[in-house]
Amino acid sequence: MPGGVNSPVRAFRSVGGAPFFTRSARGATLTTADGRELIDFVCTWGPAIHGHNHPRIRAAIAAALENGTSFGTPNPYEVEMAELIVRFFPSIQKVRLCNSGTEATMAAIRLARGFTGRDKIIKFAGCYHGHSDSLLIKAGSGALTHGHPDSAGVPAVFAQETIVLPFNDPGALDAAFAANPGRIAGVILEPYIGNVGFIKPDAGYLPHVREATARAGALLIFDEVMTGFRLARGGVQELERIVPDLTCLGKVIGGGLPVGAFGGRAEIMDRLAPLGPVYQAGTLSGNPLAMAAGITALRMLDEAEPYAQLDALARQVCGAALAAARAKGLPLQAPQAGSMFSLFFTPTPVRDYASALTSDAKLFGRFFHFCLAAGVYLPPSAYEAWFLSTAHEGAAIDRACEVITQGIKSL
Ligand code: KE4
Repeated sequence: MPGGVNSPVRAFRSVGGAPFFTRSARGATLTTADGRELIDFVCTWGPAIHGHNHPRIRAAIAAALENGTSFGTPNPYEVEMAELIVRFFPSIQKVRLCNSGTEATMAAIRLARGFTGRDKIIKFAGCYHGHSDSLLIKAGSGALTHGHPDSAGVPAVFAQETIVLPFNDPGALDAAFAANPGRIAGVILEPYIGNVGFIKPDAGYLPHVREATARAGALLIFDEVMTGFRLARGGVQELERIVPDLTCLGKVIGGGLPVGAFGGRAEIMDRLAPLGPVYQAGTLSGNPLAMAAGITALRMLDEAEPYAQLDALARQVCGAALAAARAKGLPLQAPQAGSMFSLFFTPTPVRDYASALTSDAKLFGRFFHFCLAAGVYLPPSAYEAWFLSTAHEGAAIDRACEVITQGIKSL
């Protein structure tokens, strides 16, 4: 396996050292192949909002397994998943299920192009929307972690159709629309960014993006693969009361199994095959085991909203880190919303890709390894959001705060 991994960010390239191998996971902890227990702040990059290997999700998968693993036909599980998504995301009248966030965003921009008859897409520096050609341009996450935010193998003609703008810069967006009248099919963004580390929009920015896209006849695509059901059941669009034209989902909706989804107004979604001319497909889309896991994860969020609890846990971690940094006179930013947050070792408030890059990635690497050695696993990159789960409550969060405090003091 190239680099020993099946996804680059797992390789520890930016923090150094060699990654551990996980044998099992339960609640807030991973157990490594050599028997170490680690308190996990990656949560398999977001899905494990209820903690790893939750007994109810495990039981739902086992029950579905009795009926088989894949049918390749419509099935009741996918209907229930679609109904749950439509219920919690009023902007989604119709939804198409797929197998990853990459598929969801790739299809959403194809749909925006098919619906508007236009070719150009606007994205924002540092936002990561998966690895499809049109979106792997000035991308975040692993693409940024490895210091090449573009990718080899993306034809120049594809890149020309993607305009990359700075986030939190209304003027840059207006200028891009003015310079490309009638040519922009859609604007895709992480409404709260998780792939440059965690970055929130300035007040008024999201409403500006909404108005500018509506005025220009371009579709507004919220990539809520990370934030959907994690920051609120209805994602950032519920928190910020913005109605996008299309929404992409993933991670939490799969309950730990491979699921992606994209949806929006019926007039847009009905352009999708088999009804319309925009093609999109998937052998395992709506897979019954993945649906059973995701349905259970969403039902648990419906029975008891954990968001206040998750926000309090994240504030506890950020508070401990900021207090330790202040005591040491070490510049630190700790932006947070709900169970998403990150630590930037910089005096500069981080509000976009450029300011995120002022963060001391080398210092983060030393901090990462101090915490790992003490049994706390952080995202292996200075440019990723941290995640936590309801299972972090109690001993895990207290222990983690202790280690993080000591880790900052050790720098
Ligand atoms: P996947 O294709 O990895 O399921 O989803 C792509 C994607 C799309 N949109 C957003 C906002 C995302 O955060 C992601 C994937 N997130 C990364 C973590 N930063 C996945 C981790 C990895 O690449 O291994």
